[in-house]
Amino acid sequence: MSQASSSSWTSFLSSITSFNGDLASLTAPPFILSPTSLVEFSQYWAEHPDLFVEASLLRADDNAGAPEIEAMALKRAISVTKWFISTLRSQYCLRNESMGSEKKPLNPFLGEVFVGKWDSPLVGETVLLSEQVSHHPAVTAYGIINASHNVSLQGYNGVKATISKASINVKQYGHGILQLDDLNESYLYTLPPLHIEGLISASPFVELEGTSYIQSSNGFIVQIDYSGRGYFSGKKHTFKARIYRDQLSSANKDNALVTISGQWSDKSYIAKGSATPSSKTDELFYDAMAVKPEQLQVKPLESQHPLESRRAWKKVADAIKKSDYDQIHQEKSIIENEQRDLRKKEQESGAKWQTRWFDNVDYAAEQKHDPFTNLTNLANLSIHNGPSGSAKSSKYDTGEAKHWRLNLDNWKQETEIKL
Ligand code: CLR
Repeated sequence: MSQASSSSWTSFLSSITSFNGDLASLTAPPFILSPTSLVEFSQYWAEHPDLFVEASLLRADDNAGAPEIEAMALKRAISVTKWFISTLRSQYCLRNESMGSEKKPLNPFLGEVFVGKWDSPLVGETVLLSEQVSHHPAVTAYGIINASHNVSLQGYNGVKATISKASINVKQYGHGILQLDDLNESYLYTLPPLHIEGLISASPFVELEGTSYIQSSNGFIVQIDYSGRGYFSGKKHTFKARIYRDQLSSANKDNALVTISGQWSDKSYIAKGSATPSSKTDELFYDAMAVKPEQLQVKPLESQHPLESRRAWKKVADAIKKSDYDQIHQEKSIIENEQRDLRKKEQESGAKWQTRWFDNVDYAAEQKHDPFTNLTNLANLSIHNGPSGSAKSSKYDTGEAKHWRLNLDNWKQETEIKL
């Protein structure tokens, strides 16, 4: 690092000690800025379209007996776990690979969208819709649809950060739901907490921690525990996933039907039962280095709508790539002022900004049962707006219960934004 960069990093580090929890308010030195908006991160949920639809293909024969039906259901839970693990490398390691360290992404503006598709010869078209549904706090919602297999995913996420010692600690808010319509089956997943390591040496990277869950509508629950360097394996990006028949039996590790462990950024192994699988004797579960992510297809900038992320941020992104601090600032201010004017006009006219493809549903008032209500019940998770994965009757199991839900009709009626 140059002397100038190193001194700006030092002042950045001292600025974060007086940090208020809003990551957008951090003024980071230009070399730590990424030219990519957070609204793009939704694409990482389906960069392996074959794994995304795999579980929907694991169906027992029509004349199968109970044991075979049960075995297939467990296979699907394992497959969904593999899909989930396969998303983590891009979600959390991509910037380190492509830019040398974790970076501060662009903070999406309200109404910013990002759309695209994967055309895989084997599994057909998978469509991505991502929309910034809230700016304060920042929330991104997404829908991912593969119509040829009747598989869809919807979810949303936001973060809250705190600073401790030499790291930034981040709690995620939100969840996702994978739906396999041919099987009438759905899976709820929660989002793990994380922290940023490597701040002192100006080479930040994400480490996952704590626990996340995958709950199936057929009862199976997967508990995934994360740790990093210096914890139980000594390696970074480590996880252990245990699959149980239901939430009740997950109280005792010995009840695990299957255990998977290893590095989510690298290799992991799988074994029956509750013993930790070994790389020497057990079957390889997933090798994140061996399977290249499939690139999402996005329209060229000229044919994008002004609300589409890459078009909207083009000038800021160019300035970041040139490390031109004044220009970054200038171009960002143009967008920020536009947004401020829009909010002012909305306030004057009393017309609130309308989200495009997602509705904010109040589940405390909602009578109708949908996958979210059913799955949180099965997993014993709170429906309230606590950190992702908060349990029922925990201290977070109170307050509002508003969650973003995909409105597919709105997408079908969409005329301005095209794939
Ligand atoms: C967004 C939702 C994705 C998973 C994900 C991956 C990396 C996270 C990001 C989320 C939120 C913003 C984040 C980022 C890593 C670093 C960045 C926490 C959760 C913060 C804003 C940058 C801090 C600045 C340092 C790099 C100095 O599905």
